[in-house]
Amino acid sequence: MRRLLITGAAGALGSVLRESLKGYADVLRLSDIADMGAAREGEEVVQCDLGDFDAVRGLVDGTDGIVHLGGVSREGAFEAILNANFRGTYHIFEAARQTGKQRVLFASSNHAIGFHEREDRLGKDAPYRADSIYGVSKCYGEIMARYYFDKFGIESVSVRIGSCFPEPRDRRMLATWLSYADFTSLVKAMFDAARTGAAMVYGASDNKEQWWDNGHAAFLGWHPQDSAEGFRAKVEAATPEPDWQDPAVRYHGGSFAAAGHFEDD
Ligand code: NAI
Ligand code: 15L
Repeated sequence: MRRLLITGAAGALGSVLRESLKGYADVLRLSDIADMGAAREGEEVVQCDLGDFDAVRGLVDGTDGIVHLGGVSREGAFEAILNANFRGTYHIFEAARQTGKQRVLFASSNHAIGFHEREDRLGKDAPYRADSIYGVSKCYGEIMARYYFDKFGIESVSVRIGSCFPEPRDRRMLATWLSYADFTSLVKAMFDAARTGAAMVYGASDNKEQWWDNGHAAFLGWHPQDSAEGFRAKVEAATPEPDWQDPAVRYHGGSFAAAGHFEDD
């Protein structure tokens, strides 16, 4: 890998990969609309808006792979999601098509399937059940990834990330947690794979509670090493007993499924 682009590089996961992928590619090209600080050795820093196609075309040019993390990362105003997630994700795939055959990691989210009930274990064919406009934007990104492979051969992996944080913060995350180390190994596995097609992978660590089945993605050879179980006692001591009628407990998407429409008063 000569030059790997990471969008959303000023954000939480972008900052993690900026460290953990150091040396994985000769050059990490880091991009965000926000300030990322100065480029360090082996880095290029490009500040731009994903909603600006000309800027994204220039950003993607000369790269061999794209980790597309940039965008609105939770429920928010439609206009912001429209620009960053809908427009921005189209711009990434279209720029990849125009400039070559880069493989794209699309940071999808569990909120694309957030309205499934937690007793239902989901595999690759689970129907979309977005729990938010944000979740709808992730369904759209996955469909865009599939379209660009079927028509133009642009390979991708859409990772339905669960909850990628230093440690699980609540009882739901005992099932949805993805450690930073497992996320990093997944990124490497998808770029190291001989071929990905337009795959979808659930991004969760090897947790005892399993809501998602990655059997279909065994070809990637990704084996998460961490588990939320070691945090269970701490999490349970710090959080109330679950109310099984509460939508935030019943559904995979948790509080996103329970929330009303973002733009209502
Ligand atoms: P974050 O909010 O910390 O980072 C997102 C970055 O995107 C920010 O630095 C922001 O400035 C940038 N951005 C927003 N609009 C932009 C625009 N118009 N142009 C250029 N850059 C823009 O989010 P985080 O946690 O790092 O997540 C990264 C990705 O992974 C996001 O796409 C998110 O939806 C997805 N994801 C993250 C999960 C997690 O647990 N952290 C779970 C599921 C999905
Ligand atoms: C997401 O998609 C968000 O980006 C992240 O901040 C968390 O809320 C995560 O999902 C989650 O479901 O825990």
